[in-house]
Amino acid sequence: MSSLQTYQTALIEHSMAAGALKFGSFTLKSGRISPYFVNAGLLASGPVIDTVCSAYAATIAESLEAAASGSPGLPAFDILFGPAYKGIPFAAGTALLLHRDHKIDVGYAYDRKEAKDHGEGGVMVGAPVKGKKVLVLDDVATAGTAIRIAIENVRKEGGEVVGAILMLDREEVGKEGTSAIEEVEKLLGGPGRVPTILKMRHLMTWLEENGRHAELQSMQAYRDMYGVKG
Ligand code: OMP
Repeated sequence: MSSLQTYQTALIEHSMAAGALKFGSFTLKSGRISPYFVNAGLLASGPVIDTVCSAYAATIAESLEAAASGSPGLPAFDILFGPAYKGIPFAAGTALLLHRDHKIDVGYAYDRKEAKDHGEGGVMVGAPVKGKKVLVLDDVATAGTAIRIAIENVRKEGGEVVGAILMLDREEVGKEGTSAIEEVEKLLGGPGRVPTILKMRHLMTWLEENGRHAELQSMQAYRDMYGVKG
């Protein structure tokens, strides 16, 4: 039996089928040459967004439950915020599934890349975040730069960011030379504040369980170079 959760395996396999998870050689934003890449923009069909948002919703629900029983996890929140552009459909879909499958009712919001200077104006769309507890939803974190920008944007609008949820934590070192995700968790109140559906180690488990040894070796070599130690 796999040591992965059913929703983790479903997300990995649907991402590969959609071409959103690839193994090969890719240059990242940071300049690092990576043996894998996730392009969340390709997770774009009814069945795939069902898998993705179900996995986000299950991870959020598990984390809220953990916190309620005294373990590290997410505190209750009012609004799910998905930054433009890739976060927008995922935030909407996840809010829907939190309601339908987990009886957790929250609003959702997103931003524009360029401020609108007429009509209602501004950069925010959806449920107002001002004075609300907000969970930021994003796709991939490498050094943690993108997620920090999203957090900052919600704070600028008067929202209180209580946590963040990610599809993939690549488990690489961040700005301060330690785990990128732990650094963001510190910023948001401590351990458990940034749950993730998948970590790099889960992709490696999947490769191992599926006999893909050459890809696994490249992943290990990359992890030795840029991964969080310990
Ligand atoms: P950080 O901002 O360094 O955390 O990198 C995350 C961002 O890098 C994502 O928002 C993407 O723009 C991009 N990215 C991916 O989408 N998938 C990957 O597998 C790796 C990256 C990346 O460039 O590091």
